[in-house]
Amino acid sequence: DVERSQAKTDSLPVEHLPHPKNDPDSIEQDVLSKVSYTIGADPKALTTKQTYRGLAWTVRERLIDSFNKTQEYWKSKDPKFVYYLSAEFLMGRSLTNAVYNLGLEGEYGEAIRKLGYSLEDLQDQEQNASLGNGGLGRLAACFMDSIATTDLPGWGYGIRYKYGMFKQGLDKGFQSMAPDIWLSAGNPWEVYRPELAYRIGFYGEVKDGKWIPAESVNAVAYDNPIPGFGTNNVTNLRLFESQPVNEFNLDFFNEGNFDEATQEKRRAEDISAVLYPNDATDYGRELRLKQQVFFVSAAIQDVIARFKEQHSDFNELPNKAVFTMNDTHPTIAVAELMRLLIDQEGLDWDNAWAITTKTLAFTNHTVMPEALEKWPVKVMTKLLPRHMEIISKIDSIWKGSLADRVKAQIEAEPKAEAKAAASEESSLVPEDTEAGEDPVDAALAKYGIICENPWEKGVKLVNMAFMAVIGSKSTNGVAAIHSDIIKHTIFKDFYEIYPEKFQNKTNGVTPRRWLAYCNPGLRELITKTLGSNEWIKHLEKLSGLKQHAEDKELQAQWRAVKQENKQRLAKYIKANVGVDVPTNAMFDVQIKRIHEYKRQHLNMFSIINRYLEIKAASPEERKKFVPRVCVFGGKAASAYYMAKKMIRLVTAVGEVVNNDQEVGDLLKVVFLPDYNVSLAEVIIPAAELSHHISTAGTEGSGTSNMKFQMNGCLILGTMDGANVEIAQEIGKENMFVFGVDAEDVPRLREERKDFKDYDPRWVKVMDSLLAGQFGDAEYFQDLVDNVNDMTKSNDWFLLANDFADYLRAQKDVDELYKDQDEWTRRSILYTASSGFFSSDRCIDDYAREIWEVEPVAVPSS
Ligand code: RUG
Repeated sequence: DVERSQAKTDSLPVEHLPHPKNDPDSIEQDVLSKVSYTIGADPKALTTKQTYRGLAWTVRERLIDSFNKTQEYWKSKDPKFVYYLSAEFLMGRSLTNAVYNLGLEGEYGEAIRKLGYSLEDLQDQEQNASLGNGGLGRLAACFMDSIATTDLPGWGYGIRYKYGMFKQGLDKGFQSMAPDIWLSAGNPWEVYRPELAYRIGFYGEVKDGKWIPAESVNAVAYDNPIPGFGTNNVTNLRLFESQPVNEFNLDFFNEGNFDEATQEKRRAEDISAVLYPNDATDYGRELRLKQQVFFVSAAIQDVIARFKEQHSDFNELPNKAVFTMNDTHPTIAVAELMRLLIDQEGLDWDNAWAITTKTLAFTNHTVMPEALEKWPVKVMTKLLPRHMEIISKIDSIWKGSLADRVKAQIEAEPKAEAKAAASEESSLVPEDTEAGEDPVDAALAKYGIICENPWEKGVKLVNMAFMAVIGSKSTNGVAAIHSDIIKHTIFKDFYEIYPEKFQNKTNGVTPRRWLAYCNPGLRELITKTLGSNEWIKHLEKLSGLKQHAEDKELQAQWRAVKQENKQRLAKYIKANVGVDVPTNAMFDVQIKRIHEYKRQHLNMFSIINRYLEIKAASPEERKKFVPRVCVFGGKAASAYYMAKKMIRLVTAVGEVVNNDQEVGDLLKVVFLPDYNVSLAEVIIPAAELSHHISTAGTEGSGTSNMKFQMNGCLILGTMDGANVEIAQEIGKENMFVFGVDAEDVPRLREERKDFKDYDPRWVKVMDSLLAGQFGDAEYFQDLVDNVNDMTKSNDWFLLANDFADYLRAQKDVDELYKDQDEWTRRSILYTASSGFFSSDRCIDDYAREIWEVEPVAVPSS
């Protein structure tokens, strides 16, 4: 489909094309020209939005200039590329990031001032690109920034969803949802490439080894230039839009049947319409799988097309390309790469398999079973019959080798001991093998790619994560503890068979967006203290702050920056939810997706306890309380009943507490709706305490913990995910650690007590909810049951177990806050110890230890 014919440009002065000039006057001229000729507005009567749009187009031009040079240079060098396949890229806004990464903040600042604005005024006009849910998508966005900054030849590939993550509102304290129409004002940050369209097939049948799809769409490319910081490199995030092969059926239309005339178009457009369609219906489920194969196939076809421009031997592919499958969503890549190599490029199975397993890499982000996708064989066979054939063959080869290994192991051990050995770590026989069950069958049932649905007899599923492990050269987790857990739980047998495939790559975040740009006050202070801004690209240099952590003058300036950021957030809170919050109180924050395992309700229960204690105290005793402003933000998945209740819990408690005269400024509780990247950029710099309190062993890594740390916000957390490594960096004694250890969780789940046997404060909090102290007791009944009633969920996430220790840690927080010098010393220490959590370090680890891709920096011309 790709058009590759060429115009006659040999005699044209292409080399002398004018490049944009970057002095403030030229930029100003450029903005006015864009406003007039691209936006079509009157430059003498500009609105703020028009000014933003005109300005953004000038930045776009500068990005494209460097983008073209980068791609041309890379093509001439023909290095190995990494391709980051991800269903989510949570990019947020682009303007500030692009201006700063291009190193043009001074020039742009001046040009914008002349127009009567500041960069901050204009950036607020931009919509957030919310093409992701949370941590996973934001990680992908941070990685793009670091890939560009560290000069790696690397592109991202994903879907250009027409509607991003839903917009969240509050309706009488309950979550409300509206579509995120983020493209309504156009998008200057992308370049449409209608000439780059790949055909993607669905349904149909396989005849004589050839797949004849019954339905097809075109995947059409949009390029999003991604500038690195302190480099000339600008790389690419290529997102695909689904378009119909036949736009309009004139025959149907002429018959008066308008619906059918546009049916193909609508079905095609559904594919790139929304992020994670609701999978409660068959159509929704199928649509998700369609999305996955859609962008994965388009990406691989695109890479193969470019590969073929310069190479003819496919054995070279692993030396020129590596695809990272970001979680299970892109794992159909295993079957798709095999299909393209065999059916389209004519390779035999063994050769195709050798290439595939050297070209793919897999990152796992969670142990939550609901996120480890398993597709019904029936759905897969109907939608992707050829892929299903390939998957079946991979599965039978894998099962064959697994059976041989289990048999060999059993033979090596005395038969009677086989069952006993099953509980030992080194056995391939599943631990839960029942007496009398054939151990080979047990292993195949547990670790087969195609397996039986445990909840629905006779229904077979394809375990995508297992296929990814088998079909790729490496599997990694995203924090040390998480990588360790997956080796011994969900991927136990795979680890035993292929230990060399398993790695850890602790996540990181970009210090540009998450410190330098969102916290300008701190950026300037750090640069002044260290005597240079090199830390922005070499974050480990922040360790130079350690020697100043006790300097009283620095501490005072550090506090002044925090105070300014708190005032900015207080203003935002007032403007958005109408609550006045005292800025001398501790700003205490929990912002992340709402989920039972993340335990926002545990935080809320401790807030209720605090409220009850303040109420019970005498006026004299009340003076001893450290005032707190508790800020929550996060979205609940549309079908997640309990998460929605958790949001209502925050707002209901807020309604009571915030209006209680007796409590006054001692406690405020606010829920900020529509948590997204730009809101995080306001909240994080203002936070003094942040909660990362998942049940140990449940959070893959967490990345907001790293952002808070960078901004000198103290952490109250469990020994889970990356908290463990953060504690190592800052010293565990400097973090507020509480809760059970991951290794004790399975036992504690078995040993649950009646809730009344836990801490008496827990019982009081539950009673207050059930007595209706915070409104509708009936509404909160099942939230309470969920963490107390042994016949229901059995407090799976162990809130009752951790409650008393959490309150102990909260008390430590209060005590420390009274000593502002020590608090500030720690705050400086947090920032100083955050170098390891830069996504530049993380990307460098991936590049060296998994991808085997080397930097190629574009020289200055
Ligand atoms: O829940 C995990 C986070 O712990 C992690 O920090 C982040 C990035 O690695 O990925 C999150 N995640 C996992 N988001 N979605 C999934 C499963 O689809």
